[in-house]
Amino acid sequence: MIETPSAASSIYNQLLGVIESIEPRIADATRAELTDQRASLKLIASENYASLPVLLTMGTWLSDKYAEGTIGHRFYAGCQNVDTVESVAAEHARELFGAEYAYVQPHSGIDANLVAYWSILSHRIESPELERLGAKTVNDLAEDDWEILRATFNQQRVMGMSLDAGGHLTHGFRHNISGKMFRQHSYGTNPDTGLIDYDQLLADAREFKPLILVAGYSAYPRRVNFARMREIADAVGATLFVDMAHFAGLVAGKVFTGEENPVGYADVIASTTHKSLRGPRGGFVLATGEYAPSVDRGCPMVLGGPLSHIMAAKAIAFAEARQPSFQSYAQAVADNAKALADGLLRRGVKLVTGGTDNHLVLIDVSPFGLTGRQAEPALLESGIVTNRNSIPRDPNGAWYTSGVRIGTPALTTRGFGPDEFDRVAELIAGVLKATTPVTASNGQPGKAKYTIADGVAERTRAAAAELLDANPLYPGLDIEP
Ligand code: DSN
Repeated sequence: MIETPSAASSIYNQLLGVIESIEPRIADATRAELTDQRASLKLIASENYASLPVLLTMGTWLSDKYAEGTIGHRFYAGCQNVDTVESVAAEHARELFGAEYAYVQPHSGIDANLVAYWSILSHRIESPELERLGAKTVNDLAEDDWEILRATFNQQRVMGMSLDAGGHLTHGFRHNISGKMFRQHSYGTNPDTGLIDYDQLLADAREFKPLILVAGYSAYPRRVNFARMREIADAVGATLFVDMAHFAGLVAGKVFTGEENPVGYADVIASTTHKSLRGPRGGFVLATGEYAPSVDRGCPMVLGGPLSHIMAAKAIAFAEARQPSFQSYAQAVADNAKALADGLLRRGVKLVTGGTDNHLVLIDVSPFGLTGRQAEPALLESGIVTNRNSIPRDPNGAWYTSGVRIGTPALTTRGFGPDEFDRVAELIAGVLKATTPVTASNGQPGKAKYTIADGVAERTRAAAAELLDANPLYPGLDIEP
């Protein structure tokens, strides 16, 4: 459980009083969000609860400074304090992950991925092209040569995990910029095991010949072997880019070690700070020394001015993650996910890949005759917050879906252990079994409407409240109405 500094109640009540005097609706929404987060079983795999020191660090005047550029090399005067903040955050990130280089400016995970892609394009394509054309920078290029360079960028190929197999939008999905700026080919999972098939991936990569091989996921409930990914990248001359946004906390907490730790195998790694890593909302990039200079061009290449107050909070979160208690937390996240998966399986719930060995579980709700679009709100009505998600080869597509994704990082922060997660599994299974689709006007089972058997949602909410009361969020933080 994360500690509450003793002054927190007074600080937050004074702050809310000031906000109230300017715009009461914002004060009300802020109070209500705490009430809601305290009152529900938060199982969204990508969410967590940051510590109060992390939250407080975001609210300072560091926000008011512009500082485009890099440490010691800014486009604005007077950036000495931002330089300190960024240096300290980057130092903690390097130490925490054992990385050669850390860039802590990205504002989000998607920004971090864009910095990664453009730094790879810059290193692999732009630099050799400029050399070939006898130019130092793109400013030296004649318009025709610049056109050639632009066209060369557009012909590059990326290979990442498909969205339905658990990959992220930014791994080449056609409605994301990554699917438009690159020629892309997705890899999926083995239809029998649900696992990444590395031999098949190698064969596909040999055929497609990507410049960039993306490893990482948002909804794959298993670990990745990054040594295998490195071999595949090397076999086809690709740069290995790992998106560890979801599992950065398990890397930081030394649950993923050896071949399951991307550091040392990947050329470039991007991540968020707010998921399993439990920091402020934001992103960062790790890189080998070879890629560091091009990653450092993230601002102004891709990013606007760095958010200095958020970089400060990242430093606090990285420092927190370097404490031994974070390793216990990360191990508990994985142990709890296993308890949750076992509890669901024991109660007859079908899971993609038959279980988990990371922080998330993907339920296939189709055996209940439900879509994710029905299961998600039925669970929400019952006090259980999840998100619907595609499953591999999902017949219901990305909107209705056939899955519900659940993760353990947030409730583990609240202090839940395996027993509590077994009870959570019982509650989820109970709601899914009590939910039935409402027949659509065409006589077919509907994809959106549902009913829950009488009393189940109320009883589940009461049972959830018992678990939540025993594991309070920010204990000691008393917010006045
Ligand atoms: N929104 C994040 C997630 O839920 O996985 C990724 O963008």
